[in-house]
Amino acid sequence: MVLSEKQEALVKESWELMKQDVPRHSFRLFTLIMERAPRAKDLFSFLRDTDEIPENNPQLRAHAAKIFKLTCESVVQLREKGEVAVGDTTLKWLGSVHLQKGVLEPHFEVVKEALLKTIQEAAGEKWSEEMKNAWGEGYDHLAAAIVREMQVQA
Ligand code: HEM
Ligand code: ISQ
Repeated sequence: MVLSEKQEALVKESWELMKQDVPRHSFRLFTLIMERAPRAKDLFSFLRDTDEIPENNPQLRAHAAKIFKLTCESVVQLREKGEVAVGDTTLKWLGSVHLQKGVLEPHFEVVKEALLKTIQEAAGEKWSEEMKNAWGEGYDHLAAAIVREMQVQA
């Protein structure tokens, strides 16, 4: 088994916590990504024409909420089935969006670090190595599935 039931519970618990303030965590996620990879900003259609990351951009928020949720779901699937089971249509869509936007493989590590740091800050005292590994594992499997799909479509 890749992930334990306890790890699944920890991830669900932290996602519930994050849901209370998705706008703040979304903004934080983007800020961290842009700090590490400033030029990645231009990949995002809703950020291209601004110098700052808009704190209250509804698109940004909806996007970030999806990335949190998809990663959380991957953890659940990994625990239940031992693999990420994102629907075929969703995966094809994710592959094509990222391919078309010019996302490259090294970007995935940047987003991973930013995502984990965002969750760490959101979880506060509840943060642990176990929780980190669970989110990280879910992300890695999901990212690998997206990258595979990008390669198939390229
Ligand atoms: C779009 C998730 C990795 C950059 C999206 C969308 C989702 C998503 C759900 C579509 C949003 C929508 O149209 O509603 C994910 C997940 C990732 C991942 C789950 C990793 C497991 C990355 C990486 C980058 C990236 C590494 C590189 C910086 C983008 C860009 C868009 C996008 C530029 C298009 C935004 C626009 O509409 O202009 N992502 N993403 N993503 N993602 Fe990702
Ligand atoms: C989409 N893809 C990757 C990272 C993201 C971060 C915030 C919002 C949307 C995203």
